[in-house]
Amino acid sequence: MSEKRNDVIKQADDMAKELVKFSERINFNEEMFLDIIQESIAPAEEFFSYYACAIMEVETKFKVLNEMFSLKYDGNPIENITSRVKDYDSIIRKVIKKNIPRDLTSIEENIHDIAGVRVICSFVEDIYRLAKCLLQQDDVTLISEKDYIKNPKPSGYRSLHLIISVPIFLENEKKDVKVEVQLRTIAMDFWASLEHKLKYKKNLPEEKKDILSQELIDCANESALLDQRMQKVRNIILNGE
Ligand code: 0O2
Repeated sequence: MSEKRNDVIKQADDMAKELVKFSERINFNEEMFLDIIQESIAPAEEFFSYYACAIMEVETKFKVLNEMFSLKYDGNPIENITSRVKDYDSIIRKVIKKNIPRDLTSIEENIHDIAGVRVICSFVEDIYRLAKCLLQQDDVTLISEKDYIKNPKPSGYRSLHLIISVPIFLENEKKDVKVEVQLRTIAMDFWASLEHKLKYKKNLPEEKKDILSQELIDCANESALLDQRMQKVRNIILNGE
């Protein structure tokens, strides 16, 4: 493996030397080089900025809903909102895994979670209420929905996933951009971050990983029951239900 790696490094090194010789021969200066780099980076920068803008739009929608809900119901339904644009490495890994053509148009069409917004609520009912209100908005298009609260993953993972498309308004055009929205309770989020640590933990014997995975399935079931009990208590406090 390391022999092959050294081989590749040597080839890259040789190619770089050839390139330097070639650029000297054609009198290729630093400014020309910077221009070429800039030209190839610009489309990627633009591509990522669309997703950053779409995240702002979706976050604002949730912030507005949070404010409106707090007037109507008792307290704010949203505990926290986090978001991220998927990093380049993770996009490339997904491109390879799903065998997607390596151009920005195909990536845009086939990878739906480049922009991700995670909304954390205290109560399960608020998740569905927020999702319904978001999807009612006439500039939001639902592309797909996965309800891992009603149908948890075998790992125990629970969350409501929505892939939506929202318009962003640019200088001279409107562009529809996809965003993955994950809605979950505090308990589901706590569980998911612990399970994520286990998933990416290296140097842990397989049998220990299996025991911990089973333990996490039990934790997920118990924490789902806790979510249900807390919801019942809240309903009684609010409505006497
Ligand atoms: P990251 O870093 O969170 O973005 P996809 O691969 O997305 O095209 P898939 O597999 O059907 O299609 O996606 P899914 O299952 O609807 O959702 C993927 C995302 O949900 C993951 O993103 C996680 O954020 C979360 N997720 C799904 N299953 C699990 C799980 O079992 N445990 C935990 N902790 N999180 C989960 P990424 O891309 O994996 O990473």
